[in-house]
Amino acid sequence: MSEAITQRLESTARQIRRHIIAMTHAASSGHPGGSLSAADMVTALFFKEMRIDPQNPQWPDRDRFVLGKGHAAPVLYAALAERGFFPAEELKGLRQAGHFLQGHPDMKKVPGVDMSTGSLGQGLSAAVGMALGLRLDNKDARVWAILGDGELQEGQVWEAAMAAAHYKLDKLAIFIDDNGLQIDGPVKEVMSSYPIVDKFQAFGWNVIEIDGHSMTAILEAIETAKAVTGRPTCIVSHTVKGKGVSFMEDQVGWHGTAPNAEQAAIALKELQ
Ligand SMILES: Cc1ncc(C[n+]2csc(CCOP(=O)(O)OP(=O)(O)O)c2C)c(N)n1
Repeated sequence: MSEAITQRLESTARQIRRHIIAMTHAASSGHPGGSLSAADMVTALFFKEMRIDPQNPQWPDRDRFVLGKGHAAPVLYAALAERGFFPAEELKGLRQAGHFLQGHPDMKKVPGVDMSTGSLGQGLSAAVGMALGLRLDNKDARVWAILGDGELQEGQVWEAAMAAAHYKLDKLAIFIDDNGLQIDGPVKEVMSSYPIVDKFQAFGWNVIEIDGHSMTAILEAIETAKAVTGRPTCIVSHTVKGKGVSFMEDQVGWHGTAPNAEQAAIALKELQ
């Protein structure tokens, strides 16, 4: 991948992170930690990889995206706004009563959202259904999803993982945002979902392990996933919750807490 493309994406990821801070601050609520950890993966997908059309969000041939960890809606909203699905000005409406950008993504209200999520564990099932449906319709569109490592505690994920391998869904690839933390503690302590690599391999998936904040590694993993036939791919991304904001990094307290004015100002400065 050319240096220029990687740098452009890194700069977009910073802009997405700034939006996450600004919008959760404006709402005085929301989930900055798990949004910041997913920003680089979301950027690579929405600004380099996925075939999507902001002018035609329902385009039948589009690639699909499912945010399994729907509480990280701010990262998805920021990407959709930057990509032109709706004006960035709307991000200020996050979580306001009646606004289309609620705390979890709503596919009926937000242009560009392919699946309503927030109840952890259901996203992969939806992604599997989409991949099967696209195959039936003879479309060559791909399905991408991002799941949390805490989300893997939901049993439904493993039923979907089994189905995806059984049906040889090679147009389906998922990222695991392996930031090690969940709502109120380390995933390892609450209920370990590890070893993630071994588990997906045992379920018949192609598995790749990367640094989820290296744009180069993310782009390479995407290319590898696309070249694999006969199996879905799981990209286990090692990430840092709160990535990019010094006082939020690896701090469980920033799972679902919004920055106040002073904290937001510091964060935005760090993200210049
Ligand atoms: C079925 C279900 N149970 C509980 C919750 C409450 N909840 C919201 S976020 C979260 C932790 C998620 O952890 P992880 O998937 O690792 O997300 P991340 O750390 O990346 O934000 C929980 C338990 C939920 N949204 N859905």
